[in-house]
Amino acid sequence: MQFKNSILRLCQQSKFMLSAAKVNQYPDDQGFEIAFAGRSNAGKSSALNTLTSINLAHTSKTPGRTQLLNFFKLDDNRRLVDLPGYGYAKVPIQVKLHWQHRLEGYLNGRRSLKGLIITIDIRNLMNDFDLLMLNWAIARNMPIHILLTKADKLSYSAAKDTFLKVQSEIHQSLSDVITIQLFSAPKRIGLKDAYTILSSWMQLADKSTHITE
Ligand SMILES: Nc1nc2c(ncn2[C@@H]2O[C@H](COP(=O)(O)OP(=O)(O)O)[C@@H](O)[C@H]2O)c(=O)[nH]1
Ligand SMILES: [Mg+2]
Repeated sequence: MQFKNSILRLCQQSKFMLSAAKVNQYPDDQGFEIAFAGRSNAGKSSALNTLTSINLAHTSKTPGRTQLLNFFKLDDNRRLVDLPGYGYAKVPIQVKLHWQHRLEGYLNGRRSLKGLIITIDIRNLMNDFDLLMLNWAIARNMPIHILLTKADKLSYSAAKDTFLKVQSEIHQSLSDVITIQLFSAPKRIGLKDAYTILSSWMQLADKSTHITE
């Protein structure tokens, strides 16, 4: 692996910054921010853990923090954000609306937001919340990259078939600029593709970085 000023090095040095409930608690809105969104249980924390040195067991899994926005610092100008998981079936509608309101507040106002990584369980594709999020991002020309998570739960050929099918459906019915890939946290599948996206959205000049999976 090559380190010099690469996305890989920044991710490996990443640090928890703060948890925020309100706009006035967010870090300064400058530089580059990439947000991770997804339905609860889709594998968002596991993906963030796998791509970074962040130990979400000590951050977003701390009681109360799952409903907050958790900011992680890569360097002085670059951050990752763990957004509240959406669409968790068991929470009361009031709480759901509250989450949605908070998410919208962040998404609509954040100038440094450069793109959204959306985690979708490969065995549990697209629900209304995923579509809402995708349509919101498309309407604002916000770059979207989808991680089809838990790819290890299917055979290689079944995962590949699902990936091709979802990719073609998304390109046909939503937008042909959305990128999509297979991902597995325990098997470390798809890390290189994910780093390439993060690096490009954060304008890091490390195209030559060799990342082994
Ligand atoms: N087999 C497998 N399990 C995963 C993967 N990603 C997450 N999980 C499991 O799925 C559950 C939910 O994952 P988590 O990352 O907490 O989801 P979140 O609610 O979206 O943050 C946990 O039990 C994880 O261990 C994956 O890539 N493969
Ligand atoms: Mg989580």
